[in-house]
Amino acid sequence: MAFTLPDLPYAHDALASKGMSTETMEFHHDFHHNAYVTNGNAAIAGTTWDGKSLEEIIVGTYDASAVAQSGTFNNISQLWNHNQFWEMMGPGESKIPGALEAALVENFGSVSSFKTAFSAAGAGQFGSGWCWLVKNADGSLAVIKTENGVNPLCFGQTALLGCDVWEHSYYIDFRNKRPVYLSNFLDNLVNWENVASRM
Ligand code: MN3
Repeated sequence: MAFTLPDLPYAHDALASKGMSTETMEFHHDFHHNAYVTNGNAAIAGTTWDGKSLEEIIVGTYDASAVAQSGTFNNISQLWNHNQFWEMMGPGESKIPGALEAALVENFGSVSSFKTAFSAAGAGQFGSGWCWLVKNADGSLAVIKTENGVNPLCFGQTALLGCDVWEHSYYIDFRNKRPVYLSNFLDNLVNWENVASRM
């Protein structure tokens, strides 16, 4: 039972006016995300992971003690990460719902302080990876950064918001300016209703 590439939840050009171009979407979704689907399916074919959910494979193949994760983990985790990433953005105007805003204030002091922490995590991730707003098992919120395909599921956390800081995510639109990509992501691209729905 092979995994498939989900369609984007909006048109390829839907975010272009907000800083994520059609060209980025074509490369990022149609080529990069699709490659994780193809390579992930090839990695699990004929193994005990065939037929398991993405989440089960991610948790089951993550090795906290390894210097480098396996190809199975890397591709399946990146498949899941991108499935979430597209849903976490949107073309419309989006305001932070009240319950989420209250949680951000409670955990970070202010929405502005949360954005500063999130951007710093993304800018501070050396090399490829992600930055995340997560919910811990005790209900508290935190900002983390992860390398390559590692995601919050590996640590028993819920991913509320994730931003891809691999160069393929921003180099077409922002070249080397990762911090500008991050601030634009937070200020213009995030679908806050989707983030709140994950709480
Ligand atoms: Mn990516």
